[in-house]
Amino acid sequence: MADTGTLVTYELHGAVARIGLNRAAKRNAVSDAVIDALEAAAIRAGREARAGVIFGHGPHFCAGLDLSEHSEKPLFEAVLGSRRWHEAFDRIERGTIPFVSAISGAAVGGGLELAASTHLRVADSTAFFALPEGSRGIFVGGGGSVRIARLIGPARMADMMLTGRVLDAEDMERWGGVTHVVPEGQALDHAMRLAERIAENAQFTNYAIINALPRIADMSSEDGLFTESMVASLASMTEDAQQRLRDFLEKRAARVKAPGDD
Ligand code: 1HE
Repeated sequence: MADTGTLVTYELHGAVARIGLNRAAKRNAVSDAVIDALEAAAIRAGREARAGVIFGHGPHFCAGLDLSEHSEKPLFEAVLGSRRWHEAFDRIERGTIPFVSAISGAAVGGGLELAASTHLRVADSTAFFALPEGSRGIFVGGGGSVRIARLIGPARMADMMLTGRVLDAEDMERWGGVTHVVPEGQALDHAMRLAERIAENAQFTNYAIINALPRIADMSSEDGLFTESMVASLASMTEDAQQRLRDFLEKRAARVKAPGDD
């Protein structure tokens, strides 16, 4: 099932929804219409799939905000525009299923903010990352000051914004902004394999991972530990968990293997 010829493509591959930014001629720059289409695709994926992948058609993941639209906006519309990005990216970050981003080429400005709203980031060796807002006279507006700062730290984010430095995939991995680096051309396939694996997890556990972990990170230790106990107890009471635990005890489930073991 594929919708093509649109700003955002959507395909369901088994339990995985594959969502593609589809404005390669504009390096997948994000206009207001792209935000609407991306949000709709994320909501649809939450209903139909167990995991999602977000990628960019063509050689670049995403060149960020569509600067041609932004330059025309009056102040209050710009505020509301930024709030729309927040709503749409929240659907991804705190929706019902985990998302993996597959990054090739540019993940710049709002493109990096989009990647930061997904739960796993896979970059191939062509990927590069920058926050050129300083040189454009604007500021991050798609949730980056929260999400990117949490991923790589506010000091490194400030460095990127102040100096305009461009990071390659390996440097970004060292900084914690991506967790999987693969050879050129393999980001999408690798992201799909990870999403297929994630889709096999218990649905409730995946939901708790994406919704409880970031909230617990915002809490005091005391509140976080209390919330953890509640979530853990709820998870273990699901029929899914009980079946999976029986499967393990009755030797029907895969064991954890050491790296390199087959
Ligand atoms: C665009 C955009 C865009 C490309 N808005 N039109 N983002 C940026 O500051 C990044 C700006 N883009 C670039 O630096 C480069 O385009 C790339 C490094 C991403 C790719 O370079 P390249 O040589 O492959 O492509 P290009 O020739 O620069 O661009 C191809 C076309 O895409 C060209 O249009 P054309 O009509 O001349 O063919 C570009 O104008 C167009 N294009 N990027 C509009 N971003 C919620 S707040 C978020 C704040 C931000 O995201 S700030 C960062 C904005």
